[in-house]
Amino acid sequence: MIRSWNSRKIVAAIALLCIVCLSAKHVMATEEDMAELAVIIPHLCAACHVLEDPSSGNSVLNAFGLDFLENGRIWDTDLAQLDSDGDGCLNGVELGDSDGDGVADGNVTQQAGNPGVQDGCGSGSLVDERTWDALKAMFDR
Ligand SMILES: [Ca+2]
Ligand SMILES: [Ca+2]
Repeated sequence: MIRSWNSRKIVAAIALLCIVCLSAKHVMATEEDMAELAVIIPHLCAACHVLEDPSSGNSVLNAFGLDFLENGRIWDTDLAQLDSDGDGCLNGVELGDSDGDGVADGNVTQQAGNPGVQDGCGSGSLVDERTWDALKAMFDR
């Protein structure tokens, strides 16, 4: 009987530890995800989530968040070249890191637009943006 009681305590302790670890991983993953982006102001969580202040019970991803997830939670050139929200502005341009190298473009300190919301970026067509990316890449070498 005593042995059975101790076994139940051990099982309960392991279950509690798993819950704590999973919760901690969720928070750490979010911080790691945000660290992937060179510029996070002003949209912060809303760059990837529908809500500005998502919680574990309500953390629905927007179009960019879904693409970021599908890309393995990695910010790179491929993701920078997508227009996740379909507003005519590439993700990289909206986030202020047009080539997706993890470094903000020039003197950029704020996101030009939200990559998950159709808000545009006012910098012209996609062809112009890609040309700008090619020019910028020449000077980054
Ligand atoms: Ca866009
Ligand atoms: Ca947008």
